[in-house]
Amino acid sequence: MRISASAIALMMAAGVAAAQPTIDGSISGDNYGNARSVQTVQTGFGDNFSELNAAYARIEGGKLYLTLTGNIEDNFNKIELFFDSAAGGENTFSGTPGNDGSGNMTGLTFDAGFAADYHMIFRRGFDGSTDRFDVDYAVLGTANASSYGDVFGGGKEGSGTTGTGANSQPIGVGYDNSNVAGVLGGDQAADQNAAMAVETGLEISIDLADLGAPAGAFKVLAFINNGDHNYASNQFLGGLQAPQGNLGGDGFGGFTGGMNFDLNDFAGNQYFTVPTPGAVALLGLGGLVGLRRRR
Ligand SMILES: [Ca+2]
Ligand SMILES: [Ca+2]
Ligand SMILES: [Ca+2]
Repeated sequence: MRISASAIALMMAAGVAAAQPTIDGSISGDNYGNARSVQTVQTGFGDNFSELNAAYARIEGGKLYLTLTGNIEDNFNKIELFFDSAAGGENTFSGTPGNDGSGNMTGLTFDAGFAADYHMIFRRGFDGSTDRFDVDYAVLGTANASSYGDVFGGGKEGSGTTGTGANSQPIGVGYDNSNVAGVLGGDQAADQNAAMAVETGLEISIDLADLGAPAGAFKVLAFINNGDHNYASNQFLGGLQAPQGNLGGDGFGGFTGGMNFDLNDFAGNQYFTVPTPGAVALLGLGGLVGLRRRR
């Protein structure tokens, strides 16, 4: 059988026409494809309370769609999200702008080859009068940061959008806390099949312009931290090597009031890569060319 030019055109058109993900805290129906990173260690921050099972990403219509499956406890623990998506950046966290108390991480050193440009923070809980889910966005090394409180309008779960500020376009945010599977509690190797089976957690959409308009592949680091940005869990994507307990503030599970460990001291890359749509398209075309050659 020969694949006709029109059939290829149809397949390409179908690819282009793929609907954008729905920002609802679930990868279901969103065509994210394979995980970009899968958890390697059980969680030291509470099974089904704070765990990162896997990361999924798509770029569509000038936006990054990113989902971290798992849970974030409703006690204002943080999901820290760092992007190395522009020239320059910080291999050691400067603590500027220091929004939401993030200056406590001053001195945190990322793996070689990762220089963070943008930082986002996600947290949720009951503040004494309302349930809320908050989002921060910051351009590292500048005074530009914005904090968006209660983006779900009185809920710890749901979907909504931020306003604009340091970010030029609203950021879409969805959170679904229904995961009760995935990795277990502990410090041993994670069950990666269980981690990959989880479909719910934090889902965002962010305009590529607010990530420095990366023209090529870029890098992302996600991890779970405590409420004061000074006691890291063992839930990192890219993952840590098991067995591994919580890193705390000093990398050994100790509390120091700050956080200044060096991720080069931990095996593997504590980041994952998001390819550009161009790279994905080329991969697809390569597959088609291969198919034609074989026939
Ligand atoms: Ca979704
Ligand atoms: Ca779990
Ligand atoms: Ca490392």
